[in-house]
Parts: sequence; C-alpha cells; structure tokens
Amino acid sequence: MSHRGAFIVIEGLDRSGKTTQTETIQKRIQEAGKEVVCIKFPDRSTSIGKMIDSYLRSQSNLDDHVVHLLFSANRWELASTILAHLKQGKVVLCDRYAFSGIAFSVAKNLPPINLAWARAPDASLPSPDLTLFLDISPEAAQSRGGYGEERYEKEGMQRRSQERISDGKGGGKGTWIIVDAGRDMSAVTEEMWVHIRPLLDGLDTPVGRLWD
Ligand code: NYM
Repeated sequence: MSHRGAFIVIEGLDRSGKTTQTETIQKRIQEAGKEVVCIKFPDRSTSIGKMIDSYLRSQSNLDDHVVHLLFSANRWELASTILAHLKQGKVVLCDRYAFSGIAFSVAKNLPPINLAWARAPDASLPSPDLTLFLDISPEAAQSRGGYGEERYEKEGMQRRSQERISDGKGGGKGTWIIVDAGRDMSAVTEEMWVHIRPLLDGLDTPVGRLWD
C-alpha cells in the first residue's frame, strides 16, 4: 500500500516564532528529499480570507460568531486540497489551524462563546497527525518586538487564548506536543525536528477527522 503524506500543524501565540519555524522546517524537509506544501491560516487570498483580513485590520466589523464561522469556512475551503496533497504523499505543513480558531474566539471577553459551539464548525476537517504547540509566555512574546496593530494583538487577549489553545487537542488521534518556544530559534527547531523526522516517510493509516 502506498503511503500518504503526514499532516503537521504548528500552533502558538502571535510572536511565538511559528512563521519562522515553519519556513525553517520546510527547508529541512526539502533537504531531506521530501515534497512539502506549506499552508497558512487564515489564508487571506480567498474571498473569505479577504473578509477575515479586513476584519483583523479593523477595516470592517463583524459579529464574533460570524468571524468565527468565517475562519472555519476558510479552513474548509482548503480541506480537499490538503487531502489531495496528503494522498500524493506530500507533507502538509500548516501554520495555525482549528486550535487557534477555538482559542481566539473563546478567549474573547463578552459575550462568551461556548466551547462546544466553537468546536462544531471544524468537526470532520482533516485532523493533523502531529501538532507542535510553540509555547511562550505572553510577556516573552511581547518582548520580541511587541505585538502588531491587528485585532487580538493585545497582551490580555494573547494570555486568554494561550489558556484556551489546547481546548481542541482532545480531539483526533494525532499527537500534541508542547515545545518551549522561549529558547533560541535553533533549539526550538531541533526539538520540533525530533518529532517531525519520523513522519517523513509517510503513514499508512487514513487521515483522521476532527474531532473523532
Ligand atoms: N486567528 C487565526 C483566529 O482568531 N482564528 C483562527 O481560526 C485563526 C486561524 O488570526 N491573531 C487569529 C490569530 C491571529 C490572527 O493570524 C492572524 P496570523 O497568523 O497573524 O496571520
């Protein structure tokens, strides 16, 4: 039976080093002779992504429930693409996924969004085989040059989302690894690589579904 590729998600707060690590890991996977496709959520290039982008940049206002559903719909837009790449044996490396979706929505102050409600729209999406959560304190993240100008890039919101980001991890059969992202970049890369390398030859199990 031919092996499918592995679906690997990198999660973390803003400024946790996610995007830089995703780029470094992408190069390493290529150097190992494997095909890798990088995906980032939100994908701001689609029509739904453009609505999300405008909201995040405070150019439009949306009800918290609506924007939550848009983030999820943005993942659904790419679900079949992710499955197709995996079927072709490629590694799919994804910068943020449903765990960010839940964490940031549930972390909003008022009115509180119910966790079960927040998880529901992502149910049945492809489930990552491995999620690496880059763990960094909101203070350490902020000291890396401060947060940007977008919505949610405030210390309180980051702290509350940090507390909620593992709310989705109980779902799916994939592995959830917490990596201390407060260390220097290369130490973080090395630890991530230890978990990624065994997956590069592919898997012969079917792709799981959130939140089975
Ligand atoms: N975000 C991201 C959500 O609120 N829900 C989601 O489902 C996802 C994927 O978007 N502050 C938030 C987290 C970030 C913001 O992400 C923009 P990025 O990685 O900075 O483009």
